[in-house]
Amino acid sequence: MTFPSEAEATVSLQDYVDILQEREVYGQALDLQQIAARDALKGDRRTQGFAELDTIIASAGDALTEDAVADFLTSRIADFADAVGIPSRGFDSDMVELRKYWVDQGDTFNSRAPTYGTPAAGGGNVGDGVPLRITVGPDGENLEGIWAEAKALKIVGDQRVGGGTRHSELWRIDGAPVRDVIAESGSGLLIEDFKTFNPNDSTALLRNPSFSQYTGTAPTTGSPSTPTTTTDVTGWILSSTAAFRVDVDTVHDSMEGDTTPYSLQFVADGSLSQIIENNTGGDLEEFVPYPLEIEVYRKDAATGNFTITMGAVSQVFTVGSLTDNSWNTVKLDLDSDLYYKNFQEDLLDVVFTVDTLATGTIFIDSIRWGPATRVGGAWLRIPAGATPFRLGDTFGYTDSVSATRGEMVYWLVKRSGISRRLGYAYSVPTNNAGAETIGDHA
Ligand SMILES: [Ca+2]
Repeated sequence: MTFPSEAEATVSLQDYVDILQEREVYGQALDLQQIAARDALKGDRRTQGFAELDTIIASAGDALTEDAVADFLTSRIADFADAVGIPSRGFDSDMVELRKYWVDQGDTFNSRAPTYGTPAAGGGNVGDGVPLRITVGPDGENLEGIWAEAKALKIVGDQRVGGGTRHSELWRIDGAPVRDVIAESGSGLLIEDFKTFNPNDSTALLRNPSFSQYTGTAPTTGSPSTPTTTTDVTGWILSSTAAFRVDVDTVHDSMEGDTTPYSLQFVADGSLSQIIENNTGGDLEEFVPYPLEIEVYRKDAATGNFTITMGAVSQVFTVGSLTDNSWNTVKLDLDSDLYYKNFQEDLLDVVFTVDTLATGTIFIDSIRWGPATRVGGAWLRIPAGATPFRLGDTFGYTDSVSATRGEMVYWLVKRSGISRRLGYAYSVPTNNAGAETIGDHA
């Protein structure tokens, strides 16, 4: 077997991508592009390459599906994989392995220069949860597989209608409609099973994420309970009993299944932790981000530090910067640290720590930790707030890209439909300053 070099494979791939580009713009690949692409084919996959070219040219004017794009590029990606020592196993598999190679090599593609929209609440929203998006991958790369379009989110099921439940409302997400499939129009995305993420959803990984379960003396109004052992707050290990109170007066929300909602109060420095290994299940997905949020009530001008630790990752928050006598959503930054490869550790644990607490106290409640949900080429969570969402609540956001888009990324990452087939938001490292190492077709 003979294979082209990495440089030859790159040129051939660029030629193929340019044919897709011409096909999208003109409805066919121009003859000169075809000739150049045929001429650039090297090695033992030339027969497959000629067949791919014949197929794409014969189909000019037909719908160009995502799978057809991936099929067309299969032999070019296979040659690239072979050139860098990756046994070719098909387009998706090769792209997964090549992504690692490109990351390791420091290779980059020309970015589509995406601008990611922030979900904006409809004017009449009742629910007060604040959606979050994760738009970077495990290596900090932009998630480039997005559609440059507006997304509309609306409640179709709340606690009384449409199959939702309280704090687990059902959302419908619409992308822009498909007007054509030769040229880019809209994604046609329709998601009908997206749910509000609430603390009960954290129980796939964490025990007792809203402190509802407590084996000490039940607290009552005006009488918080001091734990008698460091394991009285079910699932958690407290650093001491004296630093904590279990409380019913200052709670963030009432979850399904709560008889009486509790929160946990720090009256002195301390920490609480649990090791995921000790819980049931708890398997994580490698390429899915796990945003971690918690509600923190800063009481009576408390000062000090509040630290969230998720495995190997931790982040310190200044208590004095939180709104006083109010619940504040505190969360780990929405970056690559939310992927397992960056927070993994032996006996993975989650820890919340307060130090140098002075003046007041701190209550915590409503931990939300679990996988975000893929919406198109990026990730979304709509968390439950203190006030549940209701029928009629909406959000909207619009993503955009540079008009002079990165061709290679557009076809390889977005139009190939690879994220849909893999089930996670796939992307490759990109450069947004024109200094990419793997350029677009000249
Ligand atoms: Ca609670």
